[in-house]
Amino acid sequence: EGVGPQEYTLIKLRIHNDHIPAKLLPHITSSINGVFLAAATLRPETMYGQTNCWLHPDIRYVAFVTRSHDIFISTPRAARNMAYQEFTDVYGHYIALAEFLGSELFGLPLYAPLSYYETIYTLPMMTIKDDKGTGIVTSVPSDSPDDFAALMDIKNKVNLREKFGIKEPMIIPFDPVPIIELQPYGRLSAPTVCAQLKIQSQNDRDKLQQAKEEIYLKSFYDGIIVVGEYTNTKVYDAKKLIRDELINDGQACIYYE
Ligand code: A2H
Repeated sequence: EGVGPQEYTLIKLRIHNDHIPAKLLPHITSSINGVFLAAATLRPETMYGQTNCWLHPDIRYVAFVTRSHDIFISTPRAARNMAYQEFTDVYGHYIALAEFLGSELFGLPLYAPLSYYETIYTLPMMTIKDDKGTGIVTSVPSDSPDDFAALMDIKNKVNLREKFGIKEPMIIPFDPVPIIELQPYGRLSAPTVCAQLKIQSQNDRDKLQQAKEEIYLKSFYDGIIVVGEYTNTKVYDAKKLIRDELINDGQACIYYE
């Protein structure tokens, strides 16, 4: 990583009210706006293409109240960092309302800001790190090789789905959405580069690294948004505008680490 802090956008993925985990129900008072998975991304301009949310089955997550009366779910490490960034009432402190393993949170229906899909679901990804971001990743398989490879794994491997209790309706309808034009790859740059490099699964670490190197910076400088309010705008120009709009609408926050 470079010098200085990394800036992430935290996307607020709200769990449908009728699927709030039982452990949290005693904490749902009339002043609470909702329960959100806080997903850390470097690519807020890709949120049109969200198809699901990734959690690691064996990572521990906590739920805590923010000073804007949301309940956030993240790793304890990220919760602590957020407390030092004035996300909570008392500087440097958060109170864990409940703890979860990722495996307890699969198959939850979520509202994802800007997504083409009205509802998306929490699914397992084995390559999530517990010491980066919030341990929660929103999935954009059109533009992220990691997300595309993990989505293909869960779509193609019945035993993986059965192990984690993932039902077909949570994955079958969710194809990558064309959101950014990137020549010479076209409008689905991650699936295209994954096919070119013959990436078989999320465990093909070296090839996935190569895929990311091929398209990540290139998308920032040469990509053109092809959906939504910023259609025909360069990623380079739209990124900050889309991020600021999400923040002003209360659907995202800035987080550093
Ligand atoms: B990105 P950096 Cl479309 N473990 O968001 C593994 N991956 C994580 C993570 C964790 N704990 N926390 C965040 N990430 C992912 C969008 C995206 C991302 C696109 C394309 C590339 C891309 C949609 N997923 O990242 O190592 C998140 O995925 C390529 C680098 O901290 C986040 O942005 O620089 C990115 O990795 C943060 O990676």
